[in-house]
Amino acid sequence: MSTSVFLNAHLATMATSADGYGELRDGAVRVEDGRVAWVGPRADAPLADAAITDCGGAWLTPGLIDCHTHIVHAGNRSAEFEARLNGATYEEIARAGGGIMATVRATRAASIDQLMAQSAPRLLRLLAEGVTTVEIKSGYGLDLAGERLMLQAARRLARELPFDVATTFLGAHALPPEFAGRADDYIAHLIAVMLPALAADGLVDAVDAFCETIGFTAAQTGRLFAAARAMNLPVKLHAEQLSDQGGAALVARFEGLSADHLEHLSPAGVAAMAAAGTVAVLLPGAYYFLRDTTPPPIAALRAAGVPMAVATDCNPGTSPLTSILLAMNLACTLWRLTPLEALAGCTIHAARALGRHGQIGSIEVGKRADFALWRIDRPADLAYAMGLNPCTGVVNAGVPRAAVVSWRD
Ligand code: DI6
Ligand code: FE
Repeated sequence: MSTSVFLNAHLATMATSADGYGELRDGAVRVEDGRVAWVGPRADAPLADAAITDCGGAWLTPGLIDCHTHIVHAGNRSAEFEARLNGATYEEIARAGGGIMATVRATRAASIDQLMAQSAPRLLRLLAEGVTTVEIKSGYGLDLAGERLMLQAARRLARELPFDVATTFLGAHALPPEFAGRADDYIAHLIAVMLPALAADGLVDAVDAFCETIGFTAAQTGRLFAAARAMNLPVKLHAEQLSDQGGAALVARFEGLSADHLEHLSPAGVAAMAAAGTVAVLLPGAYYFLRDTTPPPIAALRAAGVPMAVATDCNPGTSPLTSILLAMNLACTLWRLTPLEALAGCTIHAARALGRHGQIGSIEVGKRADFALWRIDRPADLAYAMGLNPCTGVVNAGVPRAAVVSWRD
């Protein structure tokens, strides 16, 4: 058994049982076989048979979790960024065959090595900011070969870089040209062919969909979700981003892990999420990048006790964001989350949005010893500074990560 004790650190455990950050100044954590075995004051630390790691007075938090990304993709959409700044809307670009379909064409044309080489630099940015778990969606293949390629790339990247991956099948991201005008037939194809094949490959941890005027209807989404639940796969949903399609209530009806975006979430949707325990995943990068002006109903979510996660939504069209710390700042600055809510949103609530809050997201006995170390004065610094990266080290399952992680060319 490998045993280590991390000493001389200020802990922000984010423990579900604690108030606030679960702060413990001058604390210690004992790790056995990659899991937290003990947490407490340094003076009481059980040191027997343990390798000692002196954290040099750094703050130690749970490893950060980015619970909503499209980070695996090929190509770039800066030309659309320029078009939008010259007046085109995201929906106009999508209806003209741009948007998601532009990235679909680029991704379908890429090999798995090209996909990984283009995605790895974005992942390395997240890892440099203390991220230890990343959710990665498919959704730019929109056929069996392309969706499989994306999910295989996500799994392989997690084998080659020091992070844990949660893969999400997002075949219902957009209607591919092969099914133009036949959305019901495409949903049937996802249910009968693509989802069973990819689940049999062991590539799917959850199922997602884009329930929107330029995506899929609640009825079409419901048929896909019924199939996912019949295969014992959890569901989550891009919901109420551009309009109220009743997506949040729909994913709650399937006891879904999360409803994501939520700018147009109704009071009924809030109530349904609260009753089902569905997490609200807030994506301030897309709101900011699209120059949106309708914020999610943060106060209503807070009042209803709906757990709020914060993620980058890293994608080439609406949120080319690879900084989880900036996502935290945006959630505070644009929507008035508190720094504590922002950090909970990238730790314990993000873990819950992935159905992994029993294993990660806080520093508690029995959980994976995924930690991030910070040269900061207090935990609020993490959401406060824009562009500064105070991360001085990361620990994956008890093993300190090599200081500089690079990608093979
Ligand atoms: N909503 C979004 O903001 C992204 N996907 C989605 O369902 C956009 C993805 C893209 O534009 O490439
Ligand atoms: Fe998204």
